[in-house]
Amino acid sequence: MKTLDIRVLGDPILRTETTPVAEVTGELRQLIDDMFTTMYAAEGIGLAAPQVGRTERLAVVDVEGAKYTLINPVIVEREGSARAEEGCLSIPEVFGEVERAHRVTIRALDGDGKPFELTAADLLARCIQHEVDHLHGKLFVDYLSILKRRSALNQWEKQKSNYPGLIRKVVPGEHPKKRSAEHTTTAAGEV
Ligand code: K2U
Ligand code: ZN
Repeated sequence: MKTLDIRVLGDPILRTETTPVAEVTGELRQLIDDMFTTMYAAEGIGLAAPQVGRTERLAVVDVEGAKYTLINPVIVEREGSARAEEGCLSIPEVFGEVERAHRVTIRALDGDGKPFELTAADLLARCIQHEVDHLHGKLFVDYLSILKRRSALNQWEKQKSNYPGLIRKVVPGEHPKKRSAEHTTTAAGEV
């Protein structure tokens, strides 16, 4: 069990389409275990492979004890809609309101490579949608309005230098600093 470094916004891997998993090997099982360890250490409720520098189509979630390994997940049904604030372990201290389906049904393989279907609602549904987006190079900031996205990216630009090599070292129990009060508007690059 080890914590992996988390890639942060600006690393091109976060904008990369992942590759479907063909076989659950011993090495993949170790990656899954390390992803859960990293997610818990970062106090997250989800984590996708690109966030730890890997291109497998794989994510893990644990929402209030509902713990799933999602290999090659596909959302097959979406119902309703709900708006809520989101953050991302790869975009520390940046938050924004995102509208997503209230309930989703997904088909995926579990950690043993066994197919399963899951219907989830509320925070688990949101988390699953957030992670599935990661597997297709999409980030929550992509859903923000132009102005809110610019503000969010400006916020990120101000603290990007805290992550040399666009790497966030995960220290168990580390608490991210409070959101900074001011928002200044300067040009922010596309990421
Ligand atoms: O993929 C990630 O970056 C982990 C995300 C997952 C997530 C984002 C928004 C809404 C639900 C899940 C989070 O940063 S994990 C942090 C967190 C913790 C508790 C509640 C919401 C988000
Ligand atoms: Zn995220």
